[in-house]
Amino acid sequence: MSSLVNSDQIRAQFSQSMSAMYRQEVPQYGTLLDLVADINRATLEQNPELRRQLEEAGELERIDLERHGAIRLGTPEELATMRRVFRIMGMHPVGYYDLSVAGVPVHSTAFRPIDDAALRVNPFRVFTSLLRLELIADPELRDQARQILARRRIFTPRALELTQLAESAGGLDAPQAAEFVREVTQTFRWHAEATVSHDTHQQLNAAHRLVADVVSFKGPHINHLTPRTLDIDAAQAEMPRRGVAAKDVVEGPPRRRHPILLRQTSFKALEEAIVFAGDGTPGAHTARFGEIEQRGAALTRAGRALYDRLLGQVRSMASAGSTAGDYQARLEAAFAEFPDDLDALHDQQLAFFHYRVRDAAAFDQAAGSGAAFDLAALRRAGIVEAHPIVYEDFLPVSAAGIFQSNLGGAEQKSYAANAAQELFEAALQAPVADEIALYAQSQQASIDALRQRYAALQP
Ligand code: OOG
Ligand code: NI
Repeated sequence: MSSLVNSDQIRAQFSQSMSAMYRQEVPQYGTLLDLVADINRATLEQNPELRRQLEEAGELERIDLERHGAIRLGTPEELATMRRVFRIMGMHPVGYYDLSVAGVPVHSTAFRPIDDAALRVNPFRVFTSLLRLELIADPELRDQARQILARRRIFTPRALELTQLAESAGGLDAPQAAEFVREVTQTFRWHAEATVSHDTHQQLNAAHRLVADVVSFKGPHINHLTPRTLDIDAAQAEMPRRGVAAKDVVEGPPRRRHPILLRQTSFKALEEAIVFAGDGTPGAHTARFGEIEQRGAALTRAGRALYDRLLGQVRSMASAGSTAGDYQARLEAAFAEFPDDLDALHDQQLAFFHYRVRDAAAFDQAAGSGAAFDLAALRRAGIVEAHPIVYEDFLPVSAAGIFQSNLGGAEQKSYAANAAQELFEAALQAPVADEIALYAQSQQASIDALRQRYAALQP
């Protein structure tokens, strides 16, 4: 029997395959990757300490790799099958995001690796949205969209076969894994031929641009990929210099000494030539773009509540004539209240941490002395160090900002807040994991490991 490939390796191959395809499909994405690589190189040159930390964490070679992509699905069946496909690559649904609040008729999850070891191998995740047809007001158009979606098959027959095979055999061998990645990549390919007529596309567009994007095509084209930058503000400033149309503001928290959560920016979606079904009328469609991200500490529920409150404050301070420059100033003013000091973040339990022994000899000595395990005391003595856990998820307000800036139109309909996690999970045929619980577990596991190591050294 040939041996099975680790799911983390399949995910790494998949993210590479997606990157190669997207670079070919969207040349401007290649420009963005070059820009990010230049900024990252310059940042590392100016900051040897950061370089050392990344080197120690084994991250230096992977800096410029894509961290996430996004797709939009049309039906519950597509979502349920996508879950099975991603599972084979070690990606599981984490978090529920209601985007209806932001005027986008979808709800979403992120398929991502969960345990720390898998994240270290390759953190690639896919932000996956499901269209909510029930939010289309016109019943006739809603029905029509439903019928169009019911007819399409987004996976190749071979991708489905290999998925089943992986499920029954508990994995794939190397040739099968390579074929699986090739076949699954097909699902996310761009199709310049719409499956609908010009008329229908216009009607769908009028209902919501996102509805047209999901319903008019043969499959869920990847709509962006996102590499990691070490300095998002520098990258944002560099985009226009290289002829890339950046969105107005960086989403998320302001620049800080100790980054929290996630900061993102993107270049605006390109207008691409398409042809309509039937008579082959030429047309245009705007959906695909490039994005960059910079990640910081995962926040506890208390930290997240503070973040949400401050962000709400920033938004309510906006006035009609506000500019991007004002936004930065408001953001910084509001977030002055969010401690930017590791001890404060730790002691006020605003962020999650991993604990590591910094001084092994002193640790051994403390344990050997017979004193009880006291994490706070070990930290105070500098024997144990706390490192923030990286936030691996998304932010609904930021996601909404990314969606909005890439729908190609100014005016967007809004919907009443309408979270429907149960409906989403019914479509997914599985629950989504609670991301905050995952960080809490990861923190606890690092404490437990220290405690065990300590106990083993006790007299
Ligand atoms: C997804 C937008 C959300 C992010 O990084 O927050 C997202 C989409 O436009 O389909 O990718
Ligand atoms: Ni994104």
